[in-house]
Amino acid sequence: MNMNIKEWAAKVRAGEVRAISRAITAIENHVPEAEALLRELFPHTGQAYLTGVTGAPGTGKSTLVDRLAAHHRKRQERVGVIAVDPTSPYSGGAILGDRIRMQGHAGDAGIFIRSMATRGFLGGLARSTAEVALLLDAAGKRQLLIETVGVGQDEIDIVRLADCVLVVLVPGLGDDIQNMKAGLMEIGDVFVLNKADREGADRLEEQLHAMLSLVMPRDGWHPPVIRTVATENRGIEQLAETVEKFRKHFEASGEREKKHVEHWQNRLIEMLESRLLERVLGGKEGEERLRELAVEVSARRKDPFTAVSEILEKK
Ligand SMILES: Nc1nc2c(ncn2[C@@H]2O[C@H](COP(=O)(O)OP(=O)(O)O)[C@@H](O)[C@H]2O)c(=O)[nH]1
Ligand SMILES: [Mg+2]
Repeated sequence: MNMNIKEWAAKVRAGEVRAISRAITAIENHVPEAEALLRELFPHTGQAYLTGVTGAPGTGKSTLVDRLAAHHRKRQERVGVIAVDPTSPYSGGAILGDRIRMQGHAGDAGIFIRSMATRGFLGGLARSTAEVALLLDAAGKRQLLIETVGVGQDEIDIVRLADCVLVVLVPGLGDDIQNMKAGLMEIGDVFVLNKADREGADRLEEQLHAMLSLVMPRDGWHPPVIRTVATENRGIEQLAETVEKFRKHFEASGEREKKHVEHWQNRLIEMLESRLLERVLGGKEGEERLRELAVEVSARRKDPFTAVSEILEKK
């Protein structure tokens, strides 16, 4: 099928599932058409609200996303879910599970779910995720939920894309707060104390508040702690309201514009890095060349500075 870019973009904007799926595949494979398509779509983006959900495996992120998505659907809002956690098939979640099936059969464009797990050679996961978010934004999804496992830098880069970052914690993981990466603490706009039905919820909440009191509030926002029991749909309403409050806070305070400029400054740097890397190392040859040089450097036959110069000079 040889669709031109304009036609393809129109189909994406109309929410056609097949056109969107094809576009995501193109983005993941970094094919040139993806960029052309996103250029065409970009003027139609900027309407979606991105909520990033991160936390250790098993804390209930998928269940929470599932419930939040249902909450938005009840309000007739179109939802996009991007699961960057490869262990999140959304098969157990009854609601989204049904939606996926509905999507296949009835072409329900109200919700779109996609897992992304490809970790490319050039670490393009954050870039791909950001581009898929733009795509779903152009496709009219007003609420975008991005789930990641909050461990590595890659994941932190991804959630930083979000307008609002939810950090999910659960009681009973021992001294997990102490083990929590400082970076994660800093990026959280709202802390979700999930599995609040379990023992130790009060203590965890106390610990969290104590720790949060040491974090400088950003632009007058003190990250709140919201208790939820995702499996029983408890606290979901309040969580959604808190996200909405956060959104309004930034819109009202005029910080939104500043945040967006900062966001795009980071994005432009990331895109530059990614494009430059692709230019000098792109393709199979580049990958092999890098590997060869790494062997040389590791064996002390060549210094890394010379190796980098050689790559840049394409020797
Ligand atoms: N007791 C309890 N279990 C929960 C709660 N939320 C999720 N779970 C369960 O925790 C497990 C992991 O949930 P999942 O959403 O897959 O976690 P994820 O790895 O963070 O995405 C599943 O068995 C859920 O049913 C909760 O609030 N209370
Ligand atoms: Mg999950």
